[in-house]
This record gives sequence, C-alpha cells and structure tokens, in this order.
Amino acid sequence: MTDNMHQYDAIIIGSGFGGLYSLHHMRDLMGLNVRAFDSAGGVGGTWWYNRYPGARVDAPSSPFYAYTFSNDLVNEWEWTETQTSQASVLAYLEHFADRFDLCKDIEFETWVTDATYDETAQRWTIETDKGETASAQFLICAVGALFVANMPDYPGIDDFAGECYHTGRWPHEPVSFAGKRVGVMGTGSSGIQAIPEIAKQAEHVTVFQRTPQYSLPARNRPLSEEELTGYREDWDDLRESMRRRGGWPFKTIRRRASDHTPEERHAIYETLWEEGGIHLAINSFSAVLMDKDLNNEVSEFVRGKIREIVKDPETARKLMPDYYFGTKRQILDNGYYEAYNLDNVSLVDLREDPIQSFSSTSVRTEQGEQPIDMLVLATGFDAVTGSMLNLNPKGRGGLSLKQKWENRFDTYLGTTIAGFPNLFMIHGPTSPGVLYTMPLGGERTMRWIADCIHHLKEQNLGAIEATDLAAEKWGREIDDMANQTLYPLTDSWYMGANIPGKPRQFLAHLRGSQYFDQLNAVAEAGFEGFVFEARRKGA
Ligand code: NA7
Repeated sequence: MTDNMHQYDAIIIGSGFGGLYSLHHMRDLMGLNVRAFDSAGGVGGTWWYNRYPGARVDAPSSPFYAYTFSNDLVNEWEWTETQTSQASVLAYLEHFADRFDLCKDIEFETWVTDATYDETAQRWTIETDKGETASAQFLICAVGALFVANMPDYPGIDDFAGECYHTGRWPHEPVSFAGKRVGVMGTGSSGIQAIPEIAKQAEHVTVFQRTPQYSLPARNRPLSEEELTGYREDWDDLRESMRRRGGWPFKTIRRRASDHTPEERHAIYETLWEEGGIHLAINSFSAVLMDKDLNNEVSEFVRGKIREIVKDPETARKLMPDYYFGTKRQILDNGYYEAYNLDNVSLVDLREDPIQSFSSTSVRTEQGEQPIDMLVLATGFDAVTGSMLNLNPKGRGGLSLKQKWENRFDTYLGTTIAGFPNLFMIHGPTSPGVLYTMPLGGERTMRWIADCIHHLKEQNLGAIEATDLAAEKWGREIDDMANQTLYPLTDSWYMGANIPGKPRQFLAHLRGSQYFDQLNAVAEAGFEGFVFEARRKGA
C-alpha cells in the first residue's frame, strides 16, 4: 500500500438512490469513513443522465418512489403529480444530498477506472481517471441498473451528420425540436415517453419501431393537498405496506379468472384501463403472468384499445404487440398511441421494413428513405449487469468480473459475488432491483450490508465472501421462480436479450418482500452461505 493512497472504511461507486442512501447510512449512522465517486456532474445517477423530454417514473410513483426511512423527509417534500417527472425526482435527490450534507464526500465527474481486491490487506484498491488511488475494506457498487447505453450499430450510422442523442445521455442544455424532422429509434419506456413530447414541437417525427409494445395510460394528474396530507399522516402504515407488498403500498386484488365469465373479465379490464397506471398489469388476475390463455385475453384487450385509439388502420396494425403482456418492462404513457393521430407523426415498422443504411441527412430502409435532422436513440441499456461489467472489478486471484460472468451472472443474494470478498452490490443482478421500488430496495439492501459489516467488526473478521455453492443454489432459485412465469418466453432486457451475445438469464428476483425476508434469515443464521476470514494483522 503506497503512503499517498487515501484510506477509507468504505468506497461507494455511484450517487443515485442507492449510493446516496448508502453514504448517509454508513457515514452518519455507522460512523464509517466513506468516500463516494460518480462519473456524473451531480447527484442522481440514472435521474441525472435520463433527462429526455417526457421522462417520468414508469410506475405509480408519488410519494412512494422516494426514501421511506425518515418521516421528516416525507413531511417536508412536496410531490406535485401522481407520476413523478425526472425533474422532480432529481430535485428531490438534490434536496436529500443537501439535507444530509452528502456532496462533501462525493467526487463528481470522476470515473473509477479500476477496482482490485488485495487479498493480503483484505481491502479494495481503486483508481480513478483523475489519477487518484484509494483503498477501503468495503466496496459498495451502486452503479445503476440502467446506465450503460445500448447503441445500435447499423451500417453507416456514424455517417449521420445531424444532432444525435441517446435518451440515457441526454444533454443538459435545452434541445430544440422546433422545425426539425426527428427520427426516434426505440419504443421502450423512454421512446414512448419522449415521442408525444417531441411531437409537440417537431416538424415531423418518424418512429422506427422494432417491437410493438403494450403501453398503459399513466393518467398522470396533480396530487391534491388532501392526498399528500393523507399520505403523510398514514406514513408509518404505508411504509409497512410497502415492505410487505413488493415495494408499493397498494393492496393488489387477488382474483381467479375461473371465478368470472369472459364478459365479467372484460368489464374488469375496462375498469382497470380507465383507472390507468399499472392496475391492469397487477390487479386483473393473479395468473396473468403464468397462464398463456389468460395472458392472451389481456393482450387482446390491450390490442383492442390500440385499434380504438389509433385512427389509421395500417398504423394500428403495425402497433399490434405480439409478445405476452407484461413480460417486457410495463410501460405507462401520456398520449403515446394518440400521437399517431397527429399529422406530424409517422411509424416505420423495422420488422417489415428494415434499416439498410444511413446518409448524412437520412435513414434508408428497404422500402424508402426518411430525411431527418435529428436522431433520438431510445434504444435502452445493457441493463442490470452492464455497469458492473463496465467497472470490471478484479477479485481473488486477479479474476475479473468479465471472466467470472462470461457465461452466467452468478451472484449470491443479488448483493455479493463468490470470489469478490467485501464487495456489495445495490440492485445487482438477481436482486429484486428493477422490479421493486428502487429507493426502498436500496435502503433495505444497505441495512443488510450494514448488519453484515457490524458482524465483521464484532467478530474481528477481515473479510466475508459468498461460497460458490450458495451462489449456485441461489441462481437455481431465481431461475425456478422465473420459469414458473411467462417472462423467459419473451426477448426482453430482463432476460438480457436486447444485447447481442449477452447470456440469456432472468436478471431479477420476482418476489421482493420474500427476498428481503430471505436476506434477514441469512443474517439471523450467522450469514449462511458465506465464509469469513479472520482479520489479518495490520489489515
Ligand atoms: P428499453 O426498454 O430497452 O427499450 C429500448 C427500445 O429500443 C426497444 O423498443 C428496443 O426494441 C429498441 N431497440 C434497441 N436496439 C435497437 C436497434 N438496434 N434498432 C431498433 N430498435 C432498437 O429501454 P428504455 O430506455 O426505453 O427503457 C429502459 C428503462 O429505463 C425503462 O424500463 C424505465 O424503467 C427506464 P426491442 O424491444 O428490443 O426489439
């Protein structure tokens, strides 16, 4: 260890929801000496980067897409809409960072370029692009599940000479669409949120669609003072419900399809569609993600809605989704299908009319040429695993994560990796991560990590490491859970299928509340599935 190396108890990478809470918890509640690093120019993580027009939480959000641990924080923050906008989420995180004076311990605009475990010292050493080296006993990777942009590699795409922006790397300066012909590639949450907003200004929007989607009406609306007061008064109960119910406090209605006639089921779908938000996905029938026939019925209901909304039958035909409803990330929109009724929005179905090349001013498809001034790439991310692989930490024996995860993303509990002692992930692969309320998930994961660190300190231990056996068993459990559902039948980023060559594997734990019970049970059993090393002299 060199003398000029900064020494910490813990290093955190990332200052989004998970990283900020970790910094607060470890520094202020545990009294540890902690340093955080972030490539961004400010706090917010995904919410710092994803500032494209229309960006909102793709869930029934306010006030539940927020930290839950502090009633003071709940009482002092004014959420204004039911579906929180990117600007509001970012303002909230900035407020959180100010309130707990976090920024003084975060190095912004700093990439961690290397992270290596020193087996003798039982510590992690990191290097940054600023030439700094630092060492800590614990490395907390809060690197974000949706961070590494997926860039399409069509022939000649670099020849396009107009403005080109990926939604996940949106400029901080205002982007004007006025008078411009804008091509939007991608119809996931980002594209579907952005298209109606861009259409308000642009001369023309051409959407390049690879897979048609089921999008549900978000029905975003202002939150009333009464609602906000009610949430605050009931916060302790709501927080408890969130913990028990997969991250959201809403009571999901458990209905059996066979108890209802097809007509009654249709009436239920209609009501849930009118309610908007995620209700059709979570409150229709319990088996919708398991039973193909039932799923087909709901899928057909949504296809019917698209046919009703979109006036041009040919455009409606191209928009018909054909995968199992709910098995890709559920999208909530504010006027997506309606946008196709505008004269300045048109759709290219890339399955029927694939892209052949780009020129400096156009996209050439098999059947024609679309002149564009701007290209918006809403093409998603190397989700859940990409940012860990980007960091590529080197564990025991110099084994890199890229080597470890070459064929399969093995973790234990979604937070640790065999061969990588003292490294913890927030929202890692096979944790509930993207299927749970991420702020609450971050809090709960950090609390478990804190218990683990207490255990090490109490027992005078130097390192904790998951066993291969525990990781294998965990991986089978995650696969078994997913295989009981229709998720694995769809090419989605949950399955890693959006990135060519990525191992196909379901990347999330499907039962969030059960997951946190499992974490607690592991801790109570003396951290079952882990091995420990005594603290070495001088370590
Ligand atoms: P998504 O959900 O991964 O969507 C990306 C979209 O881009 C999707 O429609 C993809 O089609 C499409 N795509 C990806 N690559 C290409 C290429 N090469 N050509 C054409 N179209 C392509 O990312 P989002 O950013 O929308 O959402 C990610 C999450 O961020 C979201 O769930 C929110 O939580 C926030 P595909 O369906 O793969 O055929």
